Amino acid sequence: MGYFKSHLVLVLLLSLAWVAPSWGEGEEDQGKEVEVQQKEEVKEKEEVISAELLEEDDVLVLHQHNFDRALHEHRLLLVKFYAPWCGHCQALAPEYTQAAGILKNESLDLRLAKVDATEETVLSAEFGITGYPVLKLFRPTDYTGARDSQGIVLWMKRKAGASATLLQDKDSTAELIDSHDVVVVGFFKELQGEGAQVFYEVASDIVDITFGITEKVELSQKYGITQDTVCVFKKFDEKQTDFPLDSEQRLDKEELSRFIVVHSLELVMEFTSKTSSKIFGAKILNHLLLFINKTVESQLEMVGNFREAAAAFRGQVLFVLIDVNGYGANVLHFFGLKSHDAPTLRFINIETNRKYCMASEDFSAQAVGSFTQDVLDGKVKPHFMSKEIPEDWDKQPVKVLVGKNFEKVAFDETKNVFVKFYAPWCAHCKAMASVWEELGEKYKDHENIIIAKLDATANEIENITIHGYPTLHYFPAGPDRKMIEYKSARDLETFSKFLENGGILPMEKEVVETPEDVNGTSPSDATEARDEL
Ligand SMILES: *[C@@H]1O[C@H](CO)[C@@H](O)[C@H](O)[C@H]1NC(C)=O
Ligand SMILES: *[C@@H]1O[C@H](CO)[C@@H](O)[C@H](O)[C@H]1NC(C)=O
Ligand SMILES: *[C@@H]1O[C@H](CO)[C@@H](O)[C@H](O)[C@H]1NC(C)=O
Ligand SMILES: CC(=O)N[C@H]1CO[C@H](CO)[C@@H](O)[C@@H]1O
Repeated sequence: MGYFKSHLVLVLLLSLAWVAPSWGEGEEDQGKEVEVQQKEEVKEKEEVISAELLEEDDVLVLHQHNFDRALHEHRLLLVKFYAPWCGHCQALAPEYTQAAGILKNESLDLRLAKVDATEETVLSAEFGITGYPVLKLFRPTDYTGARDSQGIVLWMKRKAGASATLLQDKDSTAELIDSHDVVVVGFFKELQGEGAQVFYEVASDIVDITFGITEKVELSQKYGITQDTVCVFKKFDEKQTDFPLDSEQRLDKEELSRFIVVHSLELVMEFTSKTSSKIFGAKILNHLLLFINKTVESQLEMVGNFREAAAAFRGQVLFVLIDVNGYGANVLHFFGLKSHDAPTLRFINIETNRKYCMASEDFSAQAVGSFTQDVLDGKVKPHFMSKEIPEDWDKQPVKVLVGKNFEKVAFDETKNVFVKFYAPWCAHCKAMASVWEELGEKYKDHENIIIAKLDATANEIENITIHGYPTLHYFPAGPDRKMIEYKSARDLETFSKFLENGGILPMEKEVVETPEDVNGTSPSDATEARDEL
Protein backbone atom coordinates (compact mmCIF):
# COMPACT_ATOMS: atom_id res chain seq x y z
CA MET A 1 0.00 0.00 0.00
CA GLY A 2 1.84 2.90 0.41
CA TYR A 3 1.92 6.41 -0.13
CA PHE A 4 0.12 7.33 2.98
CA LYS A 5 -2.51 5.76 5.10
CA SER A 6 -5.30 8.12 5.70
CA HIS A 7 -8.33 7.83 7.88
CA LEU A 8 -10.52 8.90 5.02
CA VAL A 9 -11.62 6.13 2.71
CA LEU A 10 -11.89 8.52 -0.16
CA VAL A 11 -8.41 9.87 0.30
CA LEU A 12 -7.16 6.36 0.76
CA LEU A 13 -8.63 5.22 -2.51
CA LEU A 14 -7.31 8.25 -4.28
CA SER A 15 -3.95 7.99 -2.65
CA LEU A 16 -3.43 4.68 -4.37
CA ALA A 17 -2.88 6.68 -7.47
CA TRP A 18 0.64 7.59 -6.41
CA VAL A 19 1.21 4.09 -5.16
CA ALA A 20 0.27 1.84 -7.96
CA PRO A 21 -1.21 1.99 -11.41
CA SER A 22 -4.53 1.37 -9.82
CA TRP A 23 -6.94 4.13 -10.69
CA GLY A 24 -10.38 2.78 -10.12
CA GLU A 25 -9.09 -0.46 -8.74
CA GLY A 26 -10.99 -1.44 -5.67
CA GLU A 27 -13.86 0.85 -6.48
CA GLU A 28 -16.29 -1.98 -6.74
CA ASP A 29 -16.10 -5.62 -5.93
CA GLN A 30 -17.04 -6.88 -9.33
CA GLY A 31 -18.39 -10.17 -10.44
CA LYS A 32 -19.44 -11.68 -7.17
CA GLU A 33 -23.05 -12.18 -7.97
CA VAL A 34 -22.69 -15.71 -9.21
CA GLU A 35 -21.82 -17.23 -5.88
CA VAL A 36 -24.23 -14.93 -4.17
CA GLN A 37 -27.08 -16.28 -6.19
CA GLN A 38 -26.00 -19.79 -5.44
CA LYS A 39 -26.02 -19.06 -1.75
CA GLU A 40 -29.42 -17.51 -2.19
CA GLU A 41 -30.86 -20.70 -3.55
CA VAL A 42 -29.82 -22.52 -0.43
CA LYS A 43 -31.52 -20.00 1.79
CA GLU A 44 -35.26 -20.42 1.63
CA LYS A 45 -37.08 -17.38 2.91
CA GLU A 46 -40.05 -18.31 4.99
CA GLU A 47 -41.37 -15.14 6.53
CA VAL A 48 -44.16 -13.15 4.88
CA ILE A 49 -42.88 -9.73 3.95
CA SER A 50 -45.13 -6.70 3.95
CA ALA A 51 -44.84 -3.50 1.94
CA GLU A 52 -44.18 -1.53 5.07
CA LEU A 53 -41.32 0.99 4.82
CA LEU A 54 -38.91 0.48 7.67
CA GLU A 55 -35.74 2.42 8.22
CA GLU A 56 -32.46 1.75 9.88
CA ASP A 57 -30.54 4.84 11.01
CA ASP A 58 -32.52 7.08 8.62
CA VAL A 59 -31.83 4.74 5.69
CA LEU A 60 -34.90 3.05 4.21
CA VAL A 61 -34.53 -0.70 4.07
CA LEU A 62 -35.99 -1.86 0.77
CA HIS A 63 -36.91 -5.23 -0.58
CA GLN A 64 -38.90 -6.65 -3.41
CA HIS A 65 -42.20 -5.96 -1.67
CA ASN A 66 -41.82 -2.36 -0.57
CA PHE A 67 -39.63 -1.09 -3.39
CA ASP A 68 -42.42 0.30 -5.54
CA ARG A 69 -44.04 1.92 -2.59
CA ALA A 70 -40.79 3.70 -1.69
CA LEU A 71 -40.42 4.97 -5.24
CA HIS A 72 -43.98 6.19 -5.17
CA GLU A 73 -43.66 8.02 -1.87
CA HIS A 74 -40.36 9.78 -2.39
CA ARG A 75 -39.54 12.28 -5.06
CA LEU A 76 -35.88 11.37 -5.27
CA LEU A 77 -34.56 8.18 -3.84
CA LEU A 78 -30.94 7.12 -3.84
CA VAL A 79 -30.70 3.35 -3.49
CA LYS A 80 -27.56 1.53 -2.48
CA PHE A 81 -27.28 -2.09 -3.55
CA TYR A 82 -24.80 -3.75 -1.25
CA ALA A 83 -23.51 -7.07 -0.05
CA PRO A 84 -22.96 -7.48 3.70
CA TRP A 85 -19.52 -9.03 3.20
CA CYS A 86 -18.18 -6.47 0.75
CA GLY A 87 -15.41 -4.33 2.22
CA HIS A 88 -16.12 -1.27 0.10
CA CYS A 89 -19.77 -1.44 1.16
CA GLN A 90 -18.76 -1.54 4.81
CA ALA A 91 -16.51 1.46 4.32
CA LEU A 92 -19.31 3.40 2.68
CA ALA A 93 -21.98 2.51 5.24
CA PRO A 94 -21.25 5.11 7.95
CA GLU A 95 -20.90 7.89 5.37
CA TYR A 96 -24.15 6.83 3.78
CA THR A 97 -25.97 6.79 7.10
CA GLN A 98 -24.67 10.23 7.95
CA ALA A 99 -25.77 11.65 4.62
CA ALA A 100 -29.19 10.06 5.08
CA GLY A 101 -29.55 11.84 8.40
CA ILE A 102 -28.56 15.22 7.00
CA LEU A 103 -30.90 14.98 4.02
CA LYS A 104 -33.81 13.70 6.08
CA ASN A 105 -33.39 16.64 8.47
CA GLU A 106 -33.57 19.17 5.68
CA SER A 107 -37.05 17.91 4.76
CA LEU A 108 -36.40 18.14 1.03
CA ASP A 109 -37.82 14.68 0.58
CA LEU A 110 -34.44 13.42 -0.64
CA ARG A 111 -34.14 10.00 0.85
CA LEU A 112 -31.48 7.35 0.98
CA ALA A 113 -32.33 3.67 0.91
CA LYS A 114 -30.51 0.39 0.77
CA VAL A 115 -31.07 -3.03 -0.66
CA ASP A 116 -29.15 -6.08 0.46
CA ALA A 117 -28.50 -7.34 -3.04
CA THR A 118 -27.47 -10.77 -1.83
CA GLU A 119 -30.94 -11.26 -0.37
CA GLU A 120 -32.94 -9.39 -2.97
CA THR A 121 -31.95 -11.26 -6.08
CA VAL A 122 -35.08 -10.24 -7.94
CA LEU A 123 -34.28 -6.54 -7.52
CA SER A 124 -30.58 -7.09 -8.29
CA ALA A 125 -31.49 -8.87 -11.48
CA GLU A 126 -34.01 -6.21 -12.42
CA PHE A 127 -31.47 -3.41 -12.08
CA GLY A 128 -28.55 -5.38 -13.46
CA ILE A 129 -26.42 -5.22 -10.32
CA THR A 130 -23.10 -6.93 -11.03
CA GLY A 131 -20.83 -5.44 -8.36
CA TYR A 132 -21.05 -3.86 -4.94
CA PRO A 133 -21.77 -1.27 -3.88
CA VAL A 134 -23.86 0.23 -6.66
CA LEU A 135 -25.83 3.40 -6.00
CA LYS A 136 -28.77 4.33 -8.16
CA LEU A 137 -30.93 7.39 -8.09
CA PHE A 138 -34.60 6.78 -8.81
CA ARG A 139 -35.70 8.05 -11.34
CA PRO A 140 -32.89 5.63 -12.11
CA THR A 141 -29.63 7.51 -12.63
CA ASP A 142 -26.17 6.29 -11.70
CA TYR A 143 -24.60 7.96 -8.72
CA THR A 144 -21.45 9.83 -9.75
CA GLY A 145 -20.61 11.82 -6.63
CA ALA A 146 -17.92 11.36 -4.04
CA ARG A 147 -18.33 8.55 -1.51
CA ASP A 148 -18.45 10.57 1.65
CA SER A 149 -21.28 12.31 3.45
CA GLN A 150 -20.52 15.73 2.02
CA GLY A 151 -20.25 14.34 -1.49
CA ILE A 152 -23.55 12.52 -1.24
CA VAL A 153 -25.34 15.61 0.09
CA LEU A 154 -23.90 17.84 -2.64
CA TRP A 155 -24.80 15.37 -5.32
CA MET A 156 -28.35 14.83 -4.14
CA LYS A 157 -28.96 18.59 -3.91
CA ARG A 158 -27.57 19.17 -7.35
CA LYS A 159 -29.84 16.49 -8.76
CA ALA A 160 -32.83 17.97 -6.98
CA GLY A 161 -32.50 21.53 -8.22
CA ALA A 162 -31.46 23.38 -11.33
CA SER A 163 -27.80 22.66 -11.93
CA ALA A 164 -27.01 26.28 -12.76
CA THR A 165 -28.39 29.47 -11.24
CA LEU A 166 -30.15 31.65 -13.79
CA LEU A 167 -28.49 35.07 -13.76
CA GLN A 168 -30.55 38.13 -14.67
CA ASP A 169 -28.61 41.19 -13.56
CA LYS A 170 -25.14 42.49 -12.81
CA ASP A 171 -25.43 42.52 -9.04
CA SER A 172 -26.56 38.95 -8.57
CA THR A 173 -23.94 37.81 -11.08
CA ALA A 174 -21.14 39.61 -9.24
CA GLU A 175 -22.45 38.17 -5.99
CA LEU A 176 -22.49 34.61 -7.31
CA ILE A 177 -19.00 34.95 -8.76
CA ASP A 178 -17.78 36.29 -5.45
CA SER A 179 -19.41 33.55 -3.39
CA HIS A 180 -16.86 30.78 -4.05
CA ASP A 181 -13.24 30.37 -5.02
CA VAL A 182 -14.36 28.91 -8.32
CA VAL A 183 -17.60 29.73 -10.14
CA VAL A 184 -18.44 28.74 -13.70
CA VAL A 185 -20.79 30.90 -15.76
CA GLY A 186 -22.18 30.05 -19.18
CA PHE A 187 -22.97 33.04 -21.38
CA PHE A 188 -25.37 32.01 -24.13
CA LYS A 189 -27.36 33.91 -26.74
CA GLU A 190 -30.29 31.65 -26.03
CA LEU A 191 -30.91 29.26 -23.20
CA GLN A 192 -32.90 26.85 -25.32
CA GLY A 193 -29.96 26.17 -27.63
CA GLU A 194 -27.99 22.98 -27.76
CA GLY A 195 -24.91 24.57 -26.15
CA ALA A 196 -26.84 25.64 -23.07
CA GLN A 197 -28.31 22.15 -22.71
CA VAL A 198 -24.86 20.58 -22.76
CA PHE A 199 -23.75 23.17 -20.21
CA TYR A 200 -26.64 22.17 -17.92
CA GLU A 201 -25.66 18.51 -18.22
CA VAL A 202 -22.05 19.25 -17.33
CA ALA A 203 -23.17 21.40 -14.39
CA SER A 204 -25.34 18.56 -13.20
CA ASP A 205 -22.33 16.22 -13.14
CA ILE A 206 -19.70 18.48 -11.57
CA VAL A 207 -21.41 18.84 -8.24
CA ASP A 208 -18.66 20.48 -6.23
CA ILE A 209 -18.52 23.59 -8.39
CA THR A 210 -21.14 26.35 -8.48
CA PHE A 211 -22.60 27.17 -11.88
CA GLY A 212 -24.51 30.14 -13.27
CA ILE A 213 -26.04 30.68 -16.69
CA THR A 214 -27.35 33.73 -18.52
CA GLU A 215 -28.60 34.99 -21.86
CA LYS A 216 -28.45 38.67 -20.98
CA VAL A 217 -26.36 40.66 -23.45
CA GLU A 218 -25.47 43.29 -20.84
CA LEU A 219 -23.85 40.60 -18.72
CA SER A 220 -21.81 39.21 -21.61
CA GLN A 221 -20.61 42.72 -22.34
CA LYS A 222 -19.63 43.34 -18.75
CA TYR A 223 -17.35 40.28 -18.77
CA GLY A 224 -15.95 40.96 -22.24
CA ILE A 225 -17.80 38.09 -23.91
CA THR A 226 -18.74 38.38 -27.58
CA GLN A 227 -19.91 34.87 -28.43
CA ASP A 228 -21.33 31.88 -26.56
CA THR A 229 -18.68 31.22 -23.90
CA VAL A 230 -18.17 29.30 -20.69
CA CYS A 231 -16.07 31.23 -18.16
CA VAL A 232 -14.29 29.89 -15.13
CA PHE A 233 -14.06 32.68 -12.53
CA LYS A 234 -11.58 32.07 -9.75
CA LYS A 235 -10.06 33.89 -6.85
CA PHE A 236 -6.53 32.80 -7.81
CA ASP A 237 -4.20 32.68 -10.79
CA GLU A 238 -5.62 34.42 -13.85
CA LYS A 239 -9.08 35.12 -12.30
CA GLN A 240 -11.07 34.45 -15.48
CA THR A 241 -10.53 31.78 -18.13
CA ASP A 242 -12.77 31.71 -21.18
CA PHE A 243 -13.86 28.72 -23.20
CA PRO A 244 -15.44 30.20 -26.34
CA LEU A 245 -17.81 27.81 -28.05
CA ASP A 246 -17.35 27.07 -31.69
CA SER A 247 -20.62 27.98 -33.38
CA GLU A 248 -19.95 25.50 -36.19
CA GLN A 249 -19.17 22.49 -34.06
CA ARG A 250 -21.31 20.72 -31.54
CA LEU A 251 -20.22 21.40 -27.96
CA ASP A 252 -18.56 18.27 -26.65
CA LYS A 253 -19.61 17.42 -23.11
CA GLU A 254 -16.35 15.65 -22.26
CA GLU A 255 -14.25 18.49 -23.57
CA LEU A 256 -16.17 21.10 -21.62
CA SER A 257 -15.99 19.03 -18.41
CA ARG A 258 -12.28 18.62 -18.82
CA PHE A 259 -11.78 22.33 -19.43
CA ILE A 260 -13.71 23.17 -16.27
CA VAL A 261 -11.91 20.60 -14.13
CA VAL A 262 -8.45 21.61 -15.36
CA HIS A 263 -9.05 25.34 -15.06
CA SER A 264 -10.67 25.18 -11.66
CA LEU A 265 -7.43 23.81 -10.22
CA GLU A 266 -4.73 26.16 -9.16
CA LEU A 267 -1.80 26.22 -11.53
CA VAL A 268 0.29 24.91 -8.65
CA MET A 269 -1.67 22.74 -6.23
CA GLU A 270 -0.31 22.35 -2.75
CA PHE A 271 -0.79 18.78 -1.55
CA THR A 272 -2.93 18.83 1.60
CA SER A 273 -5.69 16.71 3.07
CA LYS A 274 -8.18 19.05 1.43
CA THR A 275 -6.64 19.13 -2.04
CA SER A 276 -5.60 15.51 -2.48
CA SER A 277 -8.98 14.43 -3.82
CA LYS A 278 -8.89 17.28 -6.34
CA ILE A 279 -5.34 16.45 -7.35
CA PHE A 280 -6.19 12.85 -8.13
CA GLY A 281 -9.75 13.57 -9.23
CA ALA A 282 -8.54 15.81 -12.06
CA LYS A 283 -7.37 12.69 -13.88
CA ILE A 284 -4.27 14.41 -15.14
CA LEU A 285 -1.93 11.45 -15.32
CA ASN A 286 1.38 13.30 -15.10
CA HIS A 287 2.33 15.03 -11.89
CA LEU A 288 5.42 17.12 -11.27
CA LEU A 289 6.10 17.34 -7.56
CA LEU A 290 8.24 20.00 -5.93
CA PHE A 291 9.24 19.01 -2.41
CA ILE A 292 10.26 21.96 -0.27
CA ASN A 293 10.61 22.89 3.38
CA LYS A 294 8.31 25.90 3.51
CA THR A 295 9.95 27.33 6.60
CA VAL A 296 13.14 27.86 4.62
CA GLU A 297 12.87 31.17 2.79
CA SER A 298 15.18 30.22 -0.07
CA GLN A 299 13.08 27.13 -0.80
CA LEU A 300 9.82 29.01 -0.62
CA GLU A 301 11.14 31.36 -3.28
CA MET A 302 11.40 28.48 -5.73
CA VAL A 303 7.64 28.27 -5.99
CA GLY A 304 7.59 31.32 -8.25
CA ASN A 305 9.74 29.61 -10.87
CA PHE A 306 7.76 26.42 -10.50
CA ARG A 307 4.54 28.29 -11.17
CA GLU A 308 6.06 30.05 -14.15
CA ALA A 309 7.02 26.69 -15.66
CA ALA A 310 3.59 25.21 -14.94
CA ALA A 311 1.61 27.43 -17.29
CA ALA A 312 2.86 25.75 -20.46
CA PHE A 313 1.78 22.30 -19.24
CA ARG A 314 -1.69 23.10 -17.98
CA GLY A 315 -3.97 20.10 -18.40
CA GLN A 316 -1.06 17.88 -19.38
CA VAL A 317 1.11 17.88 -16.27
CA LEU A 318 -0.22 18.85 -12.86
CA PHE A 319 2.31 20.82 -10.82
CA VAL A 320 2.09 19.90 -7.15
CA LEU A 321 3.84 21.53 -4.21
CA ILE A 322 4.68 19.33 -1.25
CA ASP A 323 5.73 20.83 2.07
CA VAL A 324 7.88 18.29 3.89
CA ASN A 325 6.77 19.74 7.23
CA GLY A 326 3.08 19.08 6.86
CA TYR A 327 0.75 16.60 5.29
CA GLY A 328 3.29 16.09 2.54
CA ALA A 329 5.68 14.34 4.93
CA ASN A 330 3.53 11.22 4.51
CA VAL A 331 4.43 11.03 0.86
CA LEU A 332 8.20 11.19 1.18
CA HIS A 333 8.86 7.49 1.74
CA PHE A 334 6.93 6.59 -1.37
CA PHE A 335 9.58 8.45 -3.36
CA GLY A 336 12.43 7.16 -1.23
CA LEU A 337 13.03 10.67 0.09
CA LYS A 338 13.83 12.16 3.48
CA SER A 339 12.73 15.63 4.51
CA HIS A 340 16.30 16.91 4.25
CA ASP A 341 16.34 15.97 0.55
CA ALA A 342 14.15 19.05 -0.09
CA PRO A 343 14.25 20.96 -2.32
CA THR A 344 13.87 18.31 -4.97
CA LEU A 345 11.66 17.50 -7.93
CA ARG A 346 10.00 14.25 -8.95
CA PHE A 347 7.93 13.60 -12.03
CA ILE A 348 5.47 10.71 -11.80
CA ASN A 349 3.01 9.17 -14.18
CA ILE A 350 0.24 7.95 -11.91
CA GLU A 351 -0.96 5.38 -14.40
CA THR A 352 2.35 3.58 -15.03
CA ASN A 353 3.77 4.62 -11.66
CA ARG A 354 7.03 5.54 -13.43
CA LYS A 355 9.04 8.14 -11.64
CA TYR A 356 11.60 10.54 -13.08
CA CYS A 357 14.27 12.51 -11.37
CA MET A 358 15.80 15.80 -12.51
CA ALA A 359 19.56 15.48 -12.66
CA SER A 360 20.44 19.13 -12.28
CA GLU A 361 20.01 21.27 -9.18
CA ASP A 362 18.83 24.14 -11.32
CA PHE A 363 15.26 25.02 -10.38
CA SER A 364 14.81 27.92 -12.80
CA ALA A 365 11.53 28.02 -14.70
CA GLN A 366 13.40 27.21 -17.87
CA ALA A 367 15.19 24.18 -16.42
CA VAL A 368 12.02 22.83 -14.85
CA GLY A 369 10.16 23.36 -18.11
CA SER A 370 12.71 21.59 -20.26
CA PHE A 371 12.99 18.68 -17.80
CA THR A 372 9.20 18.28 -17.93
CA GLN A 373 9.17 18.43 -21.71
CA ASP A 374 12.02 15.91 -21.92
CA VAL A 375 10.11 13.45 -19.75
CA LEU A 376 7.02 13.86 -21.93
CA ASP A 377 9.16 13.34 -25.02
CA GLY A 378 10.57 10.11 -23.59
CA LYS A 379 14.09 11.52 -23.35
CA VAL A 380 14.54 10.89 -19.64
CA LYS A 381 15.10 7.43 -18.20
CA PRO A 382 12.75 6.47 -15.40
CA HIS A 383 14.21 6.52 -11.94
CA PHE A 384 14.02 3.35 -9.87
CA MET A 385 14.16 3.65 -6.13
CA SER A 386 16.78 1.70 -4.30
CA LYS A 387 18.18 1.43 -0.82
CA GLU A 388 21.94 1.24 -0.48
CA ILE A 389 23.33 -2.30 -0.59
CA PRO A 390 23.71 -3.43 3.05
CA GLU A 391 27.28 -4.40 3.90
CA ASP A 392 26.14 -7.81 5.13
CA TRP A 393 23.60 -8.44 2.36
CA ASP A 394 25.02 -11.92 1.59
CA LYS A 395 26.09 -12.95 5.08
CA GLN A 396 22.77 -14.50 6.15
CA PRO A 397 21.04 -17.56 4.62
CA VAL A 398 18.43 -15.26 3.03
CA LYS A 399 20.25 -12.75 0.85
CA VAL A 400 19.13 -9.14 1.05
CA LEU A 401 18.42 -7.62 -2.34
CA VAL A 402 17.88 -3.94 -3.13
CA GLY A 403 17.43 -2.16 -6.44
CA LYS A 404 21.17 -1.73 -6.82
CA ASN A 405 22.22 -5.38 -6.56
CA PHE A 406 19.09 -7.01 -7.95
CA GLU A 407 20.21 -7.31 -11.57
CA LYS A 408 23.54 -8.85 -10.67
CA VAL A 409 22.14 -11.42 -8.24
CA ALA A 410 18.72 -12.36 -9.65
CA PHE A 411 19.88 -12.56 -13.24
CA ASP A 412 23.13 -14.34 -12.45
CA GLU A 413 23.32 -16.92 -15.25
CA THR A 414 24.81 -19.58 -13.00
CA LYS A 415 22.28 -19.38 -10.18
CA ASN A 416 18.65 -20.24 -9.57
CA VAL A 417 17.36 -17.40 -7.47
CA PHE A 418 14.10 -17.44 -5.52
CA VAL A 419 13.06 -13.97 -4.37
CA LYS A 420 10.39 -12.86 -1.93
CA PHE A 421 9.09 -9.35 -2.71
CA TYR A 422 7.60 -8.10 0.52
CA ALA A 423 6.40 -5.05 2.41
CA PRO A 424 7.52 -4.52 5.99
CA TRP A 425 3.96 -3.89 7.17
CA CYS A 426 2.27 -6.78 5.36
CA ALA A 427 0.70 -9.44 7.57
CA HIS A 428 0.92 -12.26 5.04
CA CYS A 429 4.63 -11.50 4.65
CA LYS A 430 5.18 -11.68 8.39
CA ALA A 431 3.29 -14.96 8.51
CA MET A 432 5.68 -16.56 6.03
CA ALA A 433 8.89 -14.91 7.26
CA SER A 434 10.07 -17.86 9.32
CA VAL A 435 9.48 -20.47 6.64
CA TRP A 436 11.48 -18.29 4.25
CA GLU A 437 14.31 -18.23 6.78
CA GLU A 438 14.11 -22.02 7.05
CA LEU A 439 14.25 -22.28 3.30
CA GLY A 440 17.32 -20.03 3.27
CA GLU A 441 18.94 -22.18 5.93
CA LYS A 442 18.19 -25.35 3.97
CA TYR A 443 19.83 -24.10 0.78
CA LYS A 444 22.53 -21.84 2.22
CA ASP A 445 25.33 -24.14 1.08
CA HIS A 446 23.70 -25.20 -2.17
CA GLU A 447 25.90 -24.64 -5.19
CA ASN A 448 23.32 -22.91 -7.37
CA ILE A 449 20.19 -22.11 -5.36
CA ILE A 450 19.92 -18.67 -3.76
CA ILE A 451 17.07 -17.64 -1.44
CA ALA A 452 16.61 -13.89 -1.29
CA LYS A 453 14.21 -11.15 -0.27
CA LEU A 454 13.56 -7.61 -1.40
CA ASP A 455 11.59 -4.86 0.33
CA ALA A 456 9.45 -3.82 -2.61
CA THR A 457 8.24 -0.67 -0.89
CA ALA A 458 11.74 0.80 -0.96
CA ASN A 459 13.18 -0.78 -4.09
CA GLU A 460 11.78 -0.71 -7.60
CA ILE A 461 12.90 -3.08 -10.33
CA GLU A 462 12.58 -2.19 -13.96
CA ASN A 463 9.90 -4.28 -15.72
CA ILE A 464 8.76 -6.02 -12.56
CA THR A 465 5.51 -4.71 -11.17
CA ILE A 466 4.41 -6.05 -7.82
CA HIS A 467 0.64 -6.17 -7.37
CA GLY A 468 0.43 -7.66 -3.91
CA TYR A 469 2.60 -8.72 -1.00
CA PRO A 470 4.24 -11.12 -0.78
CA THR A 471 5.01 -11.94 -4.39
CA LEU A 472 7.43 -14.78 -5.03
CA HIS A 473 9.44 -14.89 -8.23
CA TYR A 474 11.90 -17.52 -9.35
CA PHE A 475 14.76 -16.56 -11.66
CA PRO A 476 16.23 -19.73 -13.16
CA ALA A 477 19.87 -19.94 -14.19
CA GLY A 478 20.69 -19.43 -17.84
CA PRO A 479 20.96 -16.56 -20.27
CA ASP A 480 17.22 -16.15 -20.95
CA ARG A 481 16.39 -13.75 -18.09
CA LYS A 482 13.35 -15.86 -17.26
CA MET A 483 11.09 -15.08 -14.36
CA ILE A 484 8.53 -17.56 -12.99
CA GLU A 485 5.93 -16.49 -10.47
CA TYR A 486 5.41 -19.00 -7.69
CA LYS A 487 1.74 -19.28 -6.77
CA SER A 488 1.44 -22.43 -4.72
CA ALA A 489 1.44 -23.34 -1.05
CA ARG A 490 3.88 -21.50 1.16
CA ASP A 491 5.45 -24.27 3.14
CA LEU A 492 8.96 -25.65 3.27
CA GLU A 493 8.01 -28.91 1.57
CA THR A 494 6.29 -27.39 -1.44
CA PHE A 495 8.98 -24.70 -1.81
CA SER A 496 11.65 -27.38 -1.76
CA LYS A 497 9.87 -29.50 -4.35
CA PHE A 498 9.55 -26.48 -6.58
CA LEU A 499 13.26 -25.71 -6.29
CA GLU A 500 14.45 -29.33 -6.65
CA ASN A 501 12.24 -29.68 -9.68
CA GLY A 502 13.84 -26.69 -11.43
CA GLY A 503 11.05 -24.19 -10.93
CA ILE A 504 7.95 -26.23 -11.66
CA LEU A 505 5.59 -28.21 -9.52
CA PRO A 506 4.01 -31.44 -10.66
CA MET A 507 0.34 -30.45 -11.07
CA GLU A 508 -1.16 -32.97 -8.65
CA LYS A 509 1.07 -31.71 -5.89
CA GLU A 510 -0.44 -28.25 -5.91
CA VAL A 511 -2.01 -27.52 -2.62
CA VAL A 512 -4.72 -25.04 -2.03
CA GLU A 513 -3.70 -22.93 0.87
CA THR A 514 -6.75 -21.02 1.93
CA PRO A 515 -9.94 -23.00 1.44
CA GLU A 516 -12.22 -20.12 2.36
CA ASP A 517 -11.00 -18.31 -0.73
CA VAL A 518 -11.97 -21.05 -3.14
CA ASN A 519 -15.37 -19.61 -3.79
CA GLY A 520 -13.78 -16.36 -4.83
CA THR A 521 -14.92 -14.26 -1.91
CA SER A 522 -11.45 -12.82 -1.54
CA PRO A 523 -9.85 -10.68 -4.22
CA SER A 524 -6.73 -12.80 -4.25
CA ASP A 525 -6.07 -15.83 -6.29
CA ALA A 526 -7.38 -19.05 -4.78
CA THR A 527 -3.91 -20.32 -4.04
CA GLU A 528 -2.56 -17.10 -2.62
CA ALA A 529 -3.03 -15.11 0.48
CA ARG A 530 -1.49 -11.72 0.18
CA ASP A 531 -2.04 -8.10 0.90
CA GLU A 532 -3.08 -6.24 -2.19
CA LEU A 533 -1.41 -2.96 -2.88
C1 LIG B 1 -31.05 16.86 12.71
O1 LIG B 1 -31.68 17.91 13.42
C2 LIG B 1 -31.65 17.78 14.82
C3 LIG B 1 -32.48 18.90 15.42
O2 LIG B 1 -32.23 20.12 14.78
C4 LIG B 1 -30.20 17.80 15.28
O3 LIG B 1 -30.11 17.63 16.68
C5 LIG B 1 -29.45 16.67 14.60
O4 LIG B 1 -28.08 16.72 14.94
C6 LIG B 1 -29.59 16.76 13.11
N1 LIG B 1 -29.01 15.59 12.51
C7 LIG B 1 -28.17 15.66 11.49
C8 LIG B 1 -27.65 14.35 11.00
O5 LIG B 1 -27.83 16.71 10.94
C1 LIG C 1 12.54 22.61 7.92
O1 LIG C 1 13.51 23.59 8.14
C2 LIG C 1 13.58 24.06 9.48
C3 LIG C 1 14.57 25.20 9.51
O2 LIG C 1 15.80 24.79 8.98
C4 LIG C 1 13.98 22.91 10.39
O3 LIG C 1 14.01 23.33 11.72
C5 LIG C 1 12.94 21.81 10.22
O4 LIG C 1 13.32 20.66 10.98
C6 LIG C 1 12.81 21.40 8.77
N1 LIG C 1 11.72 20.47 8.65
C7 LIG C 1 11.91 19.18 8.33
C8 LIG C 1 10.68 18.33 8.29
O5 LIG C 1 13.00 18.71 8.07
C1 LIG D 1 12.62 -3.79 -19.77
O1 LIG D 1 11.76 -3.98 -20.89
C2 LIG D 1 12.17 -3.26 -22.03
C3 LIG D 1 11.13 -3.47 -23.09
O2 LIG D 1 10.78 -4.82 -23.21
C4 LIG D 1 13.56 -3.73 -22.49
O3 LIG D 1 13.98 -3.00 -23.60
C5 LIG D 1 14.55 -3.52 -21.34
O4 LIG D 1 15.80 -4.02 -21.69
C6 LIG D 1 14.05 -4.21 -20.09
N1 LIG D 1 14.93 -3.88 -18.98
C7 LIG D 1 15.44 -4.79 -18.15
C8 LIG D 1 16.35 -4.30 -17.09
O5 LIG D 1 15.17 -5.98 -18.23
C1 LIG E 1 -21.12 -21.81 -4.18
C2 LIG E 1 -19.88 -22.60 -4.23
O1 LIG E 1 -19.11 -22.57 -5.19
N1 LIG E 1 -19.64 -23.32 -3.17
C3 LIG E 1 -18.45 -24.09 -2.99
C4 LIG E 1 -17.52 -23.33 -2.08
O2 LIG E 1 -16.40 -24.10 -1.76
C5 LIG E 1 -16.72 -25.32 -1.08
C6 LIG E 1 -15.42 -25.96 -0.63
O3 LIG E 1 -14.53 -26.04 -1.70
C7 LIG E 1 -17.53 -26.19 -2.02
O4 LIG E 1 -17.88 -27.41 -1.38
C8 LIG E 1 -18.80 -25.44 -2.41
O5 LIG E 1 -19.54 -26.19 -3.36
